[in-house]
Amino acid sequence: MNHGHHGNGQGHPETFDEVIARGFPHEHLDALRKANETRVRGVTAPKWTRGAAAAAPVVARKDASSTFTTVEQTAFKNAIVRLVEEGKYQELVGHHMDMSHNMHGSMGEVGLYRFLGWHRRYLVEFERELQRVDKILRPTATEKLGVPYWRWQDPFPAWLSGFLPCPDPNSGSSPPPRKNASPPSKANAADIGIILNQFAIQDTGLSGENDYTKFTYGLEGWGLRPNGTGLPAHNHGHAWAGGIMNNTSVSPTDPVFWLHHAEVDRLWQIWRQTHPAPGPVLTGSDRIMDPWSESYDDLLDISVLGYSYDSMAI
Ligand SMILES: [Cu+2]
Repeated sequence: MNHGHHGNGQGHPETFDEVIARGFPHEHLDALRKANETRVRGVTAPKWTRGAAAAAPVVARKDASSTFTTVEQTAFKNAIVRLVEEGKYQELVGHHMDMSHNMHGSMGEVGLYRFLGWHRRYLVEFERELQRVDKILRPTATEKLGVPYWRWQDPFPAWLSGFLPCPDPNSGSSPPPRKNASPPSKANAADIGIILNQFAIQDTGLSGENDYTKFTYGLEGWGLRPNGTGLPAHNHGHAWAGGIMNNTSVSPTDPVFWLHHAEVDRLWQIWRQTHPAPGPVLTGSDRIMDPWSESYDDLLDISVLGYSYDSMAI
């Protein structure tokens, strides 16, 4: 696997601490674009059938720190242990290790625009596997499990403390312990307000800039507060959690990855309620969220994807 070089002379940042220190790769966009053009995208999976998805009940994703019950917490952990035993969990981590999917702003402009759609589809893939094994482990459960979300202004979900059942794919041994501490700061309530309501202050410097660009730039973690200091968001949550969550490639090895990205997805959904258009400037295969065959546009109606959020409050 080529983790290597985007032709920017530095290679792709290995940790989110480096991602934050470098900032958005404005000076390397041409080199990154060329590097991405030479990548060969694999065969995409078939689309799921909308009919079947629409007929299934929608799962309300719950708040990891309040509405996700202790019974669900246990079921979630047991399901992940089972996925690890099956090797399915490692397969899911593998999608994130494959940088040809071009799904982060650190990979350039297209990566910035694919970030939200790609990770939404990724979460759906995980949620389906979670539900599949939960049905085996709890055949009489009446409610399906959804991925809980971790509001960044809340403390780390205590029920996940020490829970790291998947080995580090690079070493084969247990992942390093989490840090769960600043620096960098993780987003506080005021920062969430800036991400959602003051996105227009983000100056991306990109030629195709629109409201979507500014919003995702802030939410991924490239933005600034009104006072000019860095705006903590997605990138900072990875670095704050630390351990394997700080790794730009294998971070989904830590189960909190899914809770962290459910909050990214929920904040996007909250923003979309008042900003349904425009979307990202993506054309051709860049608009397809490979290795899946859904396009960005296929992913906007979350009820079709089988979930909702139990709260759309900040
Ligand atoms: Cu992430």
